[in-house]
Amino acid sequence: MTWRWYGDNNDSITLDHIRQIPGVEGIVWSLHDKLAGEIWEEERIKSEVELIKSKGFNADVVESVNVHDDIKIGLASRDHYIDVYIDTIRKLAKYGVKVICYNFMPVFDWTRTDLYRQLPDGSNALFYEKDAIVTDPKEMAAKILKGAGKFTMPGWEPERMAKLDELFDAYKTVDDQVLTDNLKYFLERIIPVCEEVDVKMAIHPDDPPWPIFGLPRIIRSKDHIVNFLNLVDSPYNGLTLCTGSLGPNLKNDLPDMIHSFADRIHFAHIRNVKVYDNGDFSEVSHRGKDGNVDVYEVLKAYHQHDFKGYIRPDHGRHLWGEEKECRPGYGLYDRALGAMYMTGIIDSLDKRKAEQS
Ligand SMILES: [Mn+2]
Repeated sequence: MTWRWYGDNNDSITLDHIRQIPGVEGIVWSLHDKLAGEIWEEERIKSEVELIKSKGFNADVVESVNVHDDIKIGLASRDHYIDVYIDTIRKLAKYGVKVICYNFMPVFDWTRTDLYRQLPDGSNALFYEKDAIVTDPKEMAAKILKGAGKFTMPGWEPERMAKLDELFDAYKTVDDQVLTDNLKYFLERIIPVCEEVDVKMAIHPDDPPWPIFGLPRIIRSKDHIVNFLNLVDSPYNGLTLCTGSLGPNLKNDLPDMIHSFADRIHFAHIRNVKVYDNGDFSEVSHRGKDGNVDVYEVLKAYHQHDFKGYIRPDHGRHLWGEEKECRPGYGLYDRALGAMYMTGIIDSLDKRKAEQS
């Protein structure tokens, strides 16, 4: 079990808080001030890893090393940015990093229409209202950045959002096929390095799992994932399987995906979502009964494959007033409850297996 942490002075939660959550052994980290394409200095990597280890955690997983838009668009400058990416992979390997999470979504990372939608129990959570997806993406960016307050928002960097018109223009000729070709080009260059230095790449699916603003989205269903894994058929070309990102499309059979892709999943993001009849969805507690993701069945599927990768509670609701100071989706309480709920299920599965053998 791991926990995503945004670093000193960039997170309302401290490593000392996280130490008190039973079962959490690793910190999922990044250099969050780095824009895609910037060099990661070895000194910075070293001090972050040392800080995490000084509190008794492993620092095996980095989320994310972001991919520069020029690589996704396929511009001539992509080779330079791929060189920088490879440099970062090599440096992270030197400090023991085992898995790098990234995504290949054009322009935006995850998208929501509401960061603090109130739920019936008085808590609040990230929400996606289909009809509220405005036609002007600038409006969306402004809303997200406002909701983020003082924190950095991965994928929503103000520097990039300031150039949205240019970005959308650059993506005009990029359809699903072009984006897939550009992903293949990227993978063909980085995966041999990953094999050499033993770092597994784990692509994060698109969130939500459908196209928005007319932009292509290529990692959002079982068929997409099969296609992706075949682009470069190596165990180092793998997945972050995020139940919260794939879950809003109820056609995505999550346990079936785990059974199909078990040996290529290096990082499991577990989050529950409640999908409404009109297609809106809300993030909810990890408890299976609270939403459409059967977290027990998901964990059982991993357990059947003796999953040795990393797991983390993905987003959580904001509880007990913490939304005043926490990052959207990344409060302490609901993720801690989620981690504990999952640890409980895993312990039960372990015990049952021991009893049966
Ligand atoms: Mn996720």
